[in-house]
Amino acid sequence: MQLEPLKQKCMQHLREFYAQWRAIPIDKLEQKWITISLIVIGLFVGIITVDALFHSVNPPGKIETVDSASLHLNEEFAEENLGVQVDAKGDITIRMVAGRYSFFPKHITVPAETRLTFRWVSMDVLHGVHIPMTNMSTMIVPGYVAEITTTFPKPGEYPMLCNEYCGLGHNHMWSNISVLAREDWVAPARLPVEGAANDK
Ligand SMILES: [Cu+2]
Repeated sequence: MQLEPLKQKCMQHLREFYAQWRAIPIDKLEQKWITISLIVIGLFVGIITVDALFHSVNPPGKIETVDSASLHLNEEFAEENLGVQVDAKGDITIRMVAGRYSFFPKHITVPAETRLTFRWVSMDVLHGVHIPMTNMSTMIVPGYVAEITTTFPKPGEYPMLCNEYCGLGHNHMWSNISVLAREDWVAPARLPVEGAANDK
């Protein structure tokens, strides 16, 4: 394929586009703001592209559905299966349900410096979850499982807040995470539940 003619054609199109753009009667101030807007959009697209290509920061690629109206009948998210669980391979999964106006369970204890998989579902409306001082934040859309894998680098008390307005009690919607040193943490004595995260 001849690249030179293609390059010339592209340059000619660009020149024509620029000439047409210049010929449009637009106020100088407006032109300035259009240019600034285009630069900002270009900057954001550039940041997203660099993050996606070099830092592997991508939107969730997995779509997993769940029936929000019958979570109590769902084997994975039934009340007795919520909280921290360790599977046969030693992987830790935390299952939580978000509902107006709390996360269930209200308090969990996890080890630091350990890979944790959080799985949230909503029992009613759209919620969000944000853990300040970490990069963990996601939406919990009714009908879908929101999954995040993360690690807490050091022990401490972390609040888990709802960051999507879900109703009048939204600002009271939070839970606590106690992160203990790895050697101090004791796995809860419960049988592991078969869920999507354990099937990997
Ligand atoms: Cu909320």
